[in-house]
Amino acid sequence: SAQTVQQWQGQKFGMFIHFGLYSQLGGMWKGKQIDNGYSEQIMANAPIPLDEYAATAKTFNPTKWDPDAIVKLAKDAGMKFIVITSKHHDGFNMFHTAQTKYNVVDATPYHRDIVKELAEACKRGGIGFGVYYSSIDWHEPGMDTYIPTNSNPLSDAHAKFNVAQLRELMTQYGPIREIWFDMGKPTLAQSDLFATTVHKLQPQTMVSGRVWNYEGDFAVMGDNEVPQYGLDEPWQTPASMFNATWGYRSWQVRKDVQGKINENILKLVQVVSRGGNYILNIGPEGDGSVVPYEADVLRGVGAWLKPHEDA
Ligand code: JFZ
Repeated sequence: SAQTVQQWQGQKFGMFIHFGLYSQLGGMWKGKQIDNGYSEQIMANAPIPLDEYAATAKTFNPTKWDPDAIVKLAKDAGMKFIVITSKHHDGFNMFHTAQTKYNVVDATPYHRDIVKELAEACKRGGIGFGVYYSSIDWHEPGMDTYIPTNSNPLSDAHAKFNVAQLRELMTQYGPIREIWFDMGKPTLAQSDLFATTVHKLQPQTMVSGRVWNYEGDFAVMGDNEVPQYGLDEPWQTPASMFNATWGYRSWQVRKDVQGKINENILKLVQVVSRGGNYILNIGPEGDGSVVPYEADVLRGVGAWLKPHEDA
């Protein structure tokens, strides 16, 4: 509805969080830096045999994960919502899904629902909450192939699995501002099914364009892409702090905080002045802690924004 779109567009700046089993690996595998792609996709890039990758769940115990502190950091940055990876291409679920035991509650010593804890913290903090959901799934049998870019068309079983998970996300985690699909190659009927499933349960949820087949409510620019002009339809630019990765990378070079602050202020102003949404990513470490450099960048953007906020 127009009201929904207006509300969504009113929250112009948000936080993206890429957090999962890959965060523990930090872009390293067997002592080697895996630098041929995003670190959240290390399973496909190293590559890591599925059973060895799945075994890393046994040591995933993010005791430093502090959702209230993350919400405060987002608010200090001037952000109005947070979107977290509920399931990335690796197929590991950061929420307590009943569709598979391959999830943070059943398969790790942490035993708590990361997505739920953050949703509740966002509610307490009065900011919006959304989820990233990948149908590309390198764990479930018969789902997408191993290679991130060659995702197969979805089988009916795959689509059914997705719908069951979408129903869980849309009914057990409170109000969802947006669902950030990252689909393989759904058919038009499947894209329509996913979008309809979401809207039937929460009509106000904005569905991202990466549900494909023009079934989305907002367009998603390429990573870090700032269009040269405004668009007629609602749109969003996803931005990582480092072009090379969204997930935590232990050996990532992090320098020139002020330069990174300035770069993001400029992109934020360009996007917002053209009517878009800007969602800036953090990649927490495997223990759940926020990388100090990334926190400093967000606080620097917030310090600039605050005086301008009512502008
Ligand atoms: C996807 C993921 O593959 C990636 O790991 C990360 O989560 C990112 C935010 O989203 O990467 C994409 C997907 C689509 C485009 C670019 C990067 N695109 O359409 O330009």
